[in-house]
Amino acid sequence: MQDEIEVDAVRCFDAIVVGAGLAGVCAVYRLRQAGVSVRVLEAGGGVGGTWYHNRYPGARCDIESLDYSYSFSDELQQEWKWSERYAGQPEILRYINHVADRFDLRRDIQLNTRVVRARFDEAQERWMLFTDTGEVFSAKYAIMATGVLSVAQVPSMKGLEDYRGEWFHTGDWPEQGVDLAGKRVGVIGTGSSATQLIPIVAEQAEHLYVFQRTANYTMPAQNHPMKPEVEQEWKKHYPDRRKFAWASGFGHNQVTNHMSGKEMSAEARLAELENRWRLGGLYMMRAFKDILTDPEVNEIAAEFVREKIRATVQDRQTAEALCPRDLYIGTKRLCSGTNYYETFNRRNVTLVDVKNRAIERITADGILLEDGSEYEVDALIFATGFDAMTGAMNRINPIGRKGRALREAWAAGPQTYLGLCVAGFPNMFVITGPGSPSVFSNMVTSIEQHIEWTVACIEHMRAHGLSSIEPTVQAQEDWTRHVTEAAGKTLYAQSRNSWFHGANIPGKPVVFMPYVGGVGNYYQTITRVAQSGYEGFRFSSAPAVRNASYAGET
Ligand code: NA7
Repeated sequence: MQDEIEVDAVRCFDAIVVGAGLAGVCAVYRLRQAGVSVRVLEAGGGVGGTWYHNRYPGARCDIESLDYSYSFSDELQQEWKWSERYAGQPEILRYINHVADRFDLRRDIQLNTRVVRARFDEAQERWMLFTDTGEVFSAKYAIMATGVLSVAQVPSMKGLEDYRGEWFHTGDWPEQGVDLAGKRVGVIGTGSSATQLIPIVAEQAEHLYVFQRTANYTMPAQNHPMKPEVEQEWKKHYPDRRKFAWASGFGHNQVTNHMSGKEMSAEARLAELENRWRLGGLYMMRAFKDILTDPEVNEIAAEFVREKIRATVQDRQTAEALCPRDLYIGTKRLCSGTNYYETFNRRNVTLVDVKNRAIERITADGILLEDGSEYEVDALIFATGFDAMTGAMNRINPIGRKGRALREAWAAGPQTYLGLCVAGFPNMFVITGPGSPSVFSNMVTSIEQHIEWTVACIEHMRAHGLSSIEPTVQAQEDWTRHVTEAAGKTLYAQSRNSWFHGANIPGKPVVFMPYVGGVGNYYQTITRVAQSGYEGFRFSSAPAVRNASYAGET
């Protein structure tokens, strides 16, 4: 069945998917399987989304490769060979391209096409999508696979236009790369992107200045080439591994210690923390079941990391400046890097604290701080993050029922039902949207769960002759309250200065956006909702069905 409408120059599909990152590529595979006609519209010049744009040196996933991959095809997961424990950006991009080719997905993907506007046509019950190429698309379903960290945020800084050097944002890195050899380089930011990039740039640059406003906690990734025995074990048990991930707290196979930090002796706690340090990366956040709920337990882990920093960084003052303070570990996304703290022992690296002496302006030659000190740099790298979770959606600003814009609906913070759908915006599915586990999980797991749910919903609608679906306002309010309450039980509620809250974007409502109730629990919830006949949603019947029933009634 194909939903066609007769409008000149409008291209009609059952579904339009916006974005060809990991979510968009998964969507086209699944939708095609379900016999849904689909076109994916992608702004970039290639597939890959995050992994297409974040090409900065050192860019790497902080979830293990064997977990951070699609489960939808057993042949694919058996065939593909990851070269490292944590895959770097080039390898992940190759993987996504491989998937696009292997399943012949490219014929439904249109690149270099940015969706700039979208409007729900109430009479037709279809979405109209408008692109920067001047094309207009009409679709029954709008699947927004627009990414959660896809709108790079360059902070507005006085004088940037006067700067004579080159500047870049990590999230929009030039495809041809950047030659930083022998240059004086400034990096603004010390989040995940910066901590991956800094050790690599330090090896290339003549001198590197790191402008740090908030010290964050960086774990050693403990990356290494893939061990054949690990790969074999995973491949032997892949279905079980995936099942475990889908039912787990964070959508992956990392082992959690289910004991409270307080139940353990000081020796046992220390051994656990050492174990987590050796395991590397995000494993630290699973050290104790209450690491993100009990401030004292959190502080034990935080102080353990500070001690590691002090033991690594030779200059005392630099070490202390790198030690995070007044920040619960994990409440700003934990960083995972290689040789991050060691890099500050290099003679060509200087840490510049811009918390107490803020950046005053960019000058023609570099960066001027409030206290009058100036740092001359030939290249400036903004590792300053993203307008996370809502940025890409708000840019398109879909217009729903009664002409209401999404930005207006989300003016006080994003509201969704299940992190998937928005009241007043029928037939629009937000993949890994606010109110779902999203950035709090292995994104590939969350993407697959959302795509599976969305495609099953479309199949349900087709089978029952339904034309539109949208959540009730009540269900949306209840869910949004539940999302806030779940966060309220954790230390996130007390650490509001992060992109999880939107606090990095001036004027953005400070609201905790992801759902921290756990991937497994969440998946059970959305499955139960679907099985119950989509409790909390309202459907309308297809016109033909409506007409038939009206005819029957008269
Ligand atoms: P993040 O985690 O948002 O980090 C941005 C960094 O940039 C952070 O250290 C900020 O300091 C800093 N920043 C932002 N604006 C400024 C200004 N105006 N002056 C000085 N410093 C500034 O972005 P990433 O790209 O590293 O990581 C995003 C996610 O991608 C990551 O969490 C993973 O999930 C993958 P602040 O902390 O605001 O003081």
